[in-house]
Amino acid sequence: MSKSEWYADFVKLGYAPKKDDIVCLFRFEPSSGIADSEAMGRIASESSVGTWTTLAALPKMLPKLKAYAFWNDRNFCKVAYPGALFEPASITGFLAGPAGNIFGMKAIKNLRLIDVEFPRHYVRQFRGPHFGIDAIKKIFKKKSGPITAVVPKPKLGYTATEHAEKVAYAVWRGGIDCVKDDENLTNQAFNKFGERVNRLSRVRDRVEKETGEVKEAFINVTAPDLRELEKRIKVVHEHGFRYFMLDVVISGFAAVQTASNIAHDYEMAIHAHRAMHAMFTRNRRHGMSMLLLAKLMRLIGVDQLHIGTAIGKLEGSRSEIIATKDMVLSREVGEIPMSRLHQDWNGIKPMLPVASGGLHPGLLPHVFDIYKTTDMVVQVGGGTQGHPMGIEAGAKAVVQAIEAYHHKVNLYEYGETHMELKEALKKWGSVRPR
Ligand code: CAP
Ligand code: MG
Repeated sequence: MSKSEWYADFVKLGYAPKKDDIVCLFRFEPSSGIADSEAMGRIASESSVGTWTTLAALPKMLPKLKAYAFWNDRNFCKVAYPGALFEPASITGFLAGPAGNIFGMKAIKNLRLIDVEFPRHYVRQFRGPHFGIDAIKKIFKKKSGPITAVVPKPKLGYTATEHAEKVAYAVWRGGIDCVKDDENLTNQAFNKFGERVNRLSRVRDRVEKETGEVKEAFINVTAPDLRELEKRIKVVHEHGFRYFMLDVVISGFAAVQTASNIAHDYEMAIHAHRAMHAMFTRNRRHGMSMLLLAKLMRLIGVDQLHIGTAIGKLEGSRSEIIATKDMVLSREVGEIPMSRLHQDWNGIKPMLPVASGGLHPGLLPHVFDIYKTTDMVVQVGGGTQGHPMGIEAGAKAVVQAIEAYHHKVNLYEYGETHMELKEALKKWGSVRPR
């Protein structure tokens, strides 16, 4: 390390984090010619108060704000950040440091922010989900999960009228709890947001009257700016829906905090779609883990978040999905040094995991076995509307597969007395789409 560099001041192996420190677990790969300690110094320095060179003058406050790399095991290190470094109750204010410039440093070839342990005083600054796991009972009046959802497919193309009266009506009549907008359906000319909300509310009222069941929709309020976002949430609320959906990564953390505050005001639940996450979660050597993204979303306060299926069409390892599921549901698990840190949630409600992507009735028992619970949301889009007997039959087949699981009956056996399930199994069996 050259005399003019300052990084070594930010490595203090054996330092014991203070009560209010935030601890980040990183996996790092130094570029050639850079020693591990030099890499760790850069990570801690550039994500807290440092820069590349020594400085002529330093503020008095500085010693209280320096982060220290204090633990290292091969390519893994932990960095402790003083709580005072960050603006209170602001995930954007937090991420600008540990998820900021350090990911672009030449001296570090790959860097992954795996997990963060937030101390009590920090967690207390957030409200978390308004409903979370309680949505099953409080909104759907169900003793246990899953909450079922179907996305009209093809993703786009239906008019607001067709979306509501053709697809949503059949899906709800078939026994599904929610009709979910696709992640790229917002306010297109052929399916205007306001008209979709209006028509869905009318069809919902009709089906609730016909069936006596609670019917909900995850209507996508993702908007070009926060003022429009607020307006769209208000429209959904005024039409009597208890949920709205937000593309949380695309919208950004400030939008999620805004939406969560509004959801608490309106006593609504947020269905969080994670489209765009794979740009930075998928490569295990760089970016941020899905587990950490889910932790941030629970802290801010979304009620349910897509976290993967392990057997559907989208990537996500079984181990990471199980770890994320355990974390969002607060299935207390000990820290596993290389893959996750402990987290005391201090009363923040558990968040519901969402399994979606390439699912069909033949796969649902496997999903519940992987999740080891049915307290979750399952979304089956193509796997409902691709049913040979039509949309309503596809919805019934999903419901029947869940019934079979609850009764601990083999799907094929249950299919013998439930034609819609039998036809779904004939078409898809237990195929795992890629
Ligand atoms: C699933 C889906 C969801 C994905 C998102 C889609 O449709 O609507 O957006 O599940 O991925 O557009 O692919 P299908 P993830 O049910 O027809 O596959 O849940 O992994 O975030
Ligand atoms: Mg989708």
